Amino acid sequence: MATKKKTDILLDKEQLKASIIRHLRSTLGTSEEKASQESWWKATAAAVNEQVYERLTRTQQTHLKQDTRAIHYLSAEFLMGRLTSNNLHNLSLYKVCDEALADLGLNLSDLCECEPDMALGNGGLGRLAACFIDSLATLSYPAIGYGIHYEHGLFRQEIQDGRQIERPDSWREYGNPWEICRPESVQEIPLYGYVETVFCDDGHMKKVWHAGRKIKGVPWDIPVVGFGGHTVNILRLWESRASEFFDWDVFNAGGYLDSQAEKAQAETISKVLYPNDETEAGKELRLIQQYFFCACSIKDIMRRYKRAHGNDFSHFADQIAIQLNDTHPTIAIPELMRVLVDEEDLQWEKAWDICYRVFAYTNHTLLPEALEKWAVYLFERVLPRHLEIIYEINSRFLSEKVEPMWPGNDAIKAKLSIIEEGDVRKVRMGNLCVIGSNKVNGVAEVHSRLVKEDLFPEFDQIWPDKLCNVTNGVTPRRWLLACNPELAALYDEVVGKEWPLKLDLLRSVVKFADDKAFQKQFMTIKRHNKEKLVEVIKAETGIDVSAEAIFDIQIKRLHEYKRQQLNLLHIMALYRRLLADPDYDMHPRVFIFGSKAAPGYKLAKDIIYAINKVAERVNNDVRIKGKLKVVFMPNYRVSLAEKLIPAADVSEQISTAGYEASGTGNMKMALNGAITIGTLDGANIEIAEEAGEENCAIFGLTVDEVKALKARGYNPYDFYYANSEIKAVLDWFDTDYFTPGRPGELSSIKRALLDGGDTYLALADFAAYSEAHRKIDTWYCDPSLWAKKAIINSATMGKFNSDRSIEDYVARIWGLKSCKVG
Ligand code: 26V
Repeated sequence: MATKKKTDILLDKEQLKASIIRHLRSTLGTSEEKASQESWWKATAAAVNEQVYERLTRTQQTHLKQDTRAIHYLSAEFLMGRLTSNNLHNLSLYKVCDEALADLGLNLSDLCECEPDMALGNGGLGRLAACFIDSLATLSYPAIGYGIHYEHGLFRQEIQDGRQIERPDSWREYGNPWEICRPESVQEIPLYGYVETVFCDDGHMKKVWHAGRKIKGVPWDIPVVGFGGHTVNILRLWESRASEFFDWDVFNAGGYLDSQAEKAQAETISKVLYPNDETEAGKELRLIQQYFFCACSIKDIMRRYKRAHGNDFSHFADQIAIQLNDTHPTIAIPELMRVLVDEEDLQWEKAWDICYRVFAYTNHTLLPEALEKWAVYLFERVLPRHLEIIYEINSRFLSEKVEPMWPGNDAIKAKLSIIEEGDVRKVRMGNLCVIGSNKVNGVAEVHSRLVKEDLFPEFDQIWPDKLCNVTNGVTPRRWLLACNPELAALYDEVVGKEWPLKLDLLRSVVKFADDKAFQKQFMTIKRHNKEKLVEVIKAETGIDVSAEAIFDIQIKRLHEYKRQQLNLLHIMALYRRLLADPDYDMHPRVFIFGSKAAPGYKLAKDIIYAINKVAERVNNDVRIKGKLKVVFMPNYRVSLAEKLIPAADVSEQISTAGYEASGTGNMKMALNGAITIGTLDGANIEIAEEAGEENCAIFGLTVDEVKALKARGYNPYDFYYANSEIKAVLDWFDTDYFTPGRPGELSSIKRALLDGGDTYLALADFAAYSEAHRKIDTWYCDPSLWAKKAIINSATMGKFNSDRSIEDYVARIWGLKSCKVG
């Protein structure tokens, strides 16, 4: 018999049972008789952690010994979701754990439901970061994720009388078994104060920042288990604390309350994750949050580097790569400059050369309101030294790069400057990112083209090789293996068990797309997943739906550009058609939404209200014989996505072309056999390329057509008057049909689409969207045709494995070597 490698899975069922019971008693302090489900879950996690920690230590020892280049992924958001089932799968312990718990009279998936989501992100950007660290560990790259240990993640959404109510999310109220506090790596961070210019004995000038306050950064490590369990990297999240917990002098002087206020202030920094909001509120705190986690991370990176190389910075840029996930961590650029120049006494040019080689930046949106700018006066107060450094970076950039290329052209200078002039002068974080990074990437082909052509065209002229593309991806471990066990088992059987690492292998399934027996297996699995979702819908909303119907799902943050309102208009149009003709020919359809609106985004909240009010009316209207149902699932989050995605027949990806940078839910749903109804936007374009356009319901204006229509002057009234269905549906919003006795409650939606100018061209795309839905209906009525298309979609999504995205980052940006842990 072959001897087992050290990293082979070590635990059999009996050992795992013994370990769980031991932890139940000695870690949780309870007994088999008394233990709650939560305690069993934590005991299970503790048993798993024995495996995790051993591999974590081994990984860290290997990385230390090999001293290879590492990637440091800086992100204000990591939307991790739950970790139990993921860690079990990645350690190949899922099955044995399931059996061990069954022996103990417990059910693993029930225990997994005890775990609160780690909702430390808003949406796509944060979830992408989570998929990327999974892939980095899976591919054995030395990598560390750095972020913020928010006490409260994204708000929990309740729906009361159809309206969104925000409630605090307390994900670690009762403890989180997956995190480890590391007091030995605490950092101290300066804030506020003033800058002094000091003339040294040797005649040179030095800047000294005298901080007005110091904040403590306490790191919490979350082990990131790669698939196969060989590499365990870490996600390091910083929690803010008061630097002096208890100041006796202040206390004795009667200032106890003052000292407590200072403590509260310091702890506020990592208290809450900000929702994507346009409001001005909390601006200062947000800037401090960003600086706090970047400064802690840079200090941590420095500490590790110095441990191996002392004060010799000549290898720094060879050893360290830092990826900026959007502009949120941009302040890391001037912070590294400050550390190198002010604290390590490097020449500006040397320090800049290092910075430039270390940093790279990913852009995730073209929306102008989402591009960060900070008032100069705010910077001056909070980070006075950084503002000086930014001025210096800017002045060198303008004189060395812009002036030679566009001599005397002040308009170009004003446009490219890091500082925006105006009533309130502002620091443009996007410009700083591009100037301070050696690579800048968009997240899908079309998005990267627009980043080059529309967002940063002059920067592309200055540095023709800087702007590039890395198309997003999703981890097939969470988004197929763990969330869709039946389909995963089918793929194991048909293509072998390697597919979670090599998702391209699924392509060989295309040859079975016409095979009736395979179609039946595939659609039976879909049916099971839908039946499970039927139960979840009933439990969460009380609504009865039938698994016979087409499950049509739109899950994503609520934003006008994502066009949930277009989906709603079409639902209302279908309802009208059914009322006009009870025999209207359509397969029964359930439209399912999952979406949070930013608390300050009034219209987005109105759209949620409208969806719920339309749902109430439609779902209770016996005249339409259950042909149409509308479900709004409250509190959309990662763990809910894991239940919705495997049950989707139709994936709604209907953003106005040019606005959705990539999308990643589109990839997840197609991978699980949903057919996309979508515009040619973001990664939809690449999905349609892979699956074949005939297997997607593509509709609507293209990026260039959107631009042309806007340039011509778009008038939504043209469509309102020309299309009687549009007119009837919009006029419905002004009545009390959906809000009995309260007419006009839904009028804001009509107003935004007409008088508001319909910024995102919903009316212009309505007819095409409606046609695409007819096509979906026709396809679905031919079960074999539908099955074929669904199978091809799932089988051709290999490109959208986040492992492929990471290999692209490695090849195009990071230049890392993988480091196998023995
Ligand atoms: C931020 C803001 C802030 C101000 C108000 C409006 C607004 C709207 C959106 C955002 C988020 C921008 C960053 C982001 O999450 N982008 C998403 O990144 C995903 C991963 O690359 C990508 O798939 C999504 O298409 C993109 O929207």
